[in-house]
Amino acid sequence: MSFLRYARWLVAVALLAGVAALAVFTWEWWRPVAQAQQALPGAPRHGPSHHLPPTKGSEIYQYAYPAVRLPAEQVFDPAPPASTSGPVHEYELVVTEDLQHEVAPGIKVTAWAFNGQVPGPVLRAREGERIRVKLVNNGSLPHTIHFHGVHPADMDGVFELVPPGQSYTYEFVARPYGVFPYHCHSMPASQHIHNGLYGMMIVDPREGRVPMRELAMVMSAFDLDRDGEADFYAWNGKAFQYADHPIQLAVGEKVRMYVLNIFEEIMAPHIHGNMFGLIRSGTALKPGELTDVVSLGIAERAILEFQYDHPGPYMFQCHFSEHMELGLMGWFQVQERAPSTRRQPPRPSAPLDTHAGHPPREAGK
Ligand SMILES: [Cu+2]
Repeated sequence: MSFLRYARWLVAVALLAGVAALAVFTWEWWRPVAQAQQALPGAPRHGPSHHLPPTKGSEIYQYAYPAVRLPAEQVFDPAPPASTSGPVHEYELVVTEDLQHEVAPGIKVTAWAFNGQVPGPVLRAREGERIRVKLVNNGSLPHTIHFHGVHPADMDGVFELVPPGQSYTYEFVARPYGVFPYHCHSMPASQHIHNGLYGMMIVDPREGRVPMRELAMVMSAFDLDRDGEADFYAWNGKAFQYADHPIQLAVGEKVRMYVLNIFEEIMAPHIHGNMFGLIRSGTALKPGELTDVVSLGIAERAILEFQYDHPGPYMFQCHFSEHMELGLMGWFQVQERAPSTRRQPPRPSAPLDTHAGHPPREAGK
């Protein structure tokens, strides 16, 4: 081989290697940029959309009644226990890890639960009275209860892990008055909380609040395929349950709605056709603001006070569209009061209807 021919081969190989190196460099340079662009909100995603669950949930539920409805007896009663006064308010919360929780009709998730329900029961006391909660751990992992509010360190549910098969009693003076979350604080907390170990605690002012129809509403979400993205969002643990079975209200009926967000995303509770008086954290006697939507970060809560002036169906929802579309919506069905009673002022001594899901009794009956 002549020197000239040898040099030509050398140049050709060098050129090829250069082109290949440039191609590899370009690919490595642009790949992270393209990935970052795709991660931007609103950018098209490849593969199954993370906005839609791999279940029938989001496609069958729209604003009309769906073909498959949650049976009425499975609807979570939104009425909290009545406000009572007493020296000690005793509760027993039993933890299990095998609740087949029907998050939407026919769609079950294995939940961890206090007393076999998600969310757990509403705990209630008046400011200055004692709350005593016995945690019974019937699960296979250590659990705790962490209460928000003022209390001693050993009642905070962080250090005292309760082993399987054992129990622990928390006792403290309920203060200050307001709305609070309670939840398991075992690690990993993301698993223990979002598998279902959470609930609401209401501490009433010493003198109580003005009697109203009361609703306790916990906002949360469920990740069925454990991919880190929520598949269903819910008022009180079941997607769309109050769309299937609207909450019955009456025109002029005063409503106090306790709302808690226990999920790791901002929630924006919103009621339609109305405004509400807002008491942030429930730590005031009277609303400090009139609005129709409020943003609640994780573990934030509020009292919403309102009454409807017009009959009809009104949506109550999380204003984040994805949350609403995946279950965080429902209806208030507001009934006109009976004509014979419309002009009568309510009797001051008449007992107020506190049962959710039923139309209130007519005045004078
Ligand atoms: Cu736990």
